[in-house]
Amino acid sequence: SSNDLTDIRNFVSSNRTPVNPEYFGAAKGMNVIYISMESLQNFMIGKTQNGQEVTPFLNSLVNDENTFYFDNVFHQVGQGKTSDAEFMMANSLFPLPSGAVAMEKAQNTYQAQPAILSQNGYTTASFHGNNKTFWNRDQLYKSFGIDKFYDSAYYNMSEDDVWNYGLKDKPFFKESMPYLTELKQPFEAKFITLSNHFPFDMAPGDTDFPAAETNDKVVNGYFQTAHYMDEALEEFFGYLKESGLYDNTMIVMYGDHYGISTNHNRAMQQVTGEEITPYKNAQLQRIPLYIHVPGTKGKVVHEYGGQVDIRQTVLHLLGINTNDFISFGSDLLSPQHREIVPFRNGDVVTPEYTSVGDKCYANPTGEEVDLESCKPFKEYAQKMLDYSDKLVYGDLLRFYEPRGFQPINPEDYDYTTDQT
Ligand code: GP9
Ligand code: MN
Repeated sequence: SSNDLTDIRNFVSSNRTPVNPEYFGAAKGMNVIYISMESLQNFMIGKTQNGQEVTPFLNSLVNDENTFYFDNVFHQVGQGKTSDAEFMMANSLFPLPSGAVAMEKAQNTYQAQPAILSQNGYTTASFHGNNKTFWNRDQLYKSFGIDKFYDSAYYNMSEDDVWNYGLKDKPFFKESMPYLTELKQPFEAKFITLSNHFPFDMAPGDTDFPAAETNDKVVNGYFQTAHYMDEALEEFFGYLKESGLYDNTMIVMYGDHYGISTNHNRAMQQVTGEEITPYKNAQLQRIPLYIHVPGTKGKVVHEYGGQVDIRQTVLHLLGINTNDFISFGSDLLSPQHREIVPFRNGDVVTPEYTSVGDKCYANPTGEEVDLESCKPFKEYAQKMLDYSDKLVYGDLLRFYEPRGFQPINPEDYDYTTDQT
């Protein structure tokens, strides 16, 4: 109801964090590329196997002079996995407690980032080497106001180039370049990688990187598929440099969700050298986040945050004021960034404490402590999730008109293939 909307608006505006004047507008007018790094968890950054780095390219970006690398950012997805992460990038709302929001609520009214950017002069596009109907994206993207959707119909899906969930990452980036360079600038383009997907196996001959040496095939293969994705990312950066796009494009790369579930705790104990307790498992939900901004001095950022925070961070770097939009996230570069990270299942991580189920742990020892220590932020996190759920289930943005924002009409978008 509109009463609910008023409560939500009050909650969101009383929790607003100020922008950081040092970075606001640092990427003004630039293109934006998002890369969804399939299943990549942060523990893989810096990891080695037989003395070789698993992700040498991503490791090199940690200290790149124009890159912000965030080492305490967590995924917040539910059952919608990749699509839940996309939903957070676009809306700074939480996905749903059960089911995929892309399946359940694609027809809602949204005031999504592609629509916002499009009304700031941007062309918006998404690239994905699988069918456009996967995760109901062809519906969802219309509600987000995404102009162009390059799905498998635009790629050479030859047997050699396809494995597991779709087009392999290397041909995916390579074949995307002609489409990308044709987009009218400035653009926002999203790339959804697929090769590092469960069960993490590879076509024979696609890798000579050593597998991990546990008794668990899934964990062992993860090292190889992650290495392949890392190589593909490096190639993509090469293409961007060759095309000249690199110098006026902000690149946002994020792990979409965990790759290794708790079914593999025993092998993960071998990989991390520690028993995977519920506390440790929560810590393992970190995903890598990189934001590369040409001409801006980057740094390693240790703020605790989640995927819901990324939209605020990116829009502020682009110099776009977000006060009129309903966002649950808080700019990771804000001097007052809020370090409370709700997981979609209600667990919560802060710099000091970790709440898992009905237990409270102190960081970094994982020692169990009195519930009172977790209570204040656990309640706050629950409130955030509840308000977000109320908004999404009730489709409440249809009653809200951000100043200067033109409502999106999904019927204005058409992803039927005009190529081939
Ligand atoms: C397929 C890709 C994988 O389109 O998004 O989906 P996931 O299983 O990771 O959600
Ligand atoms: Mn995924």
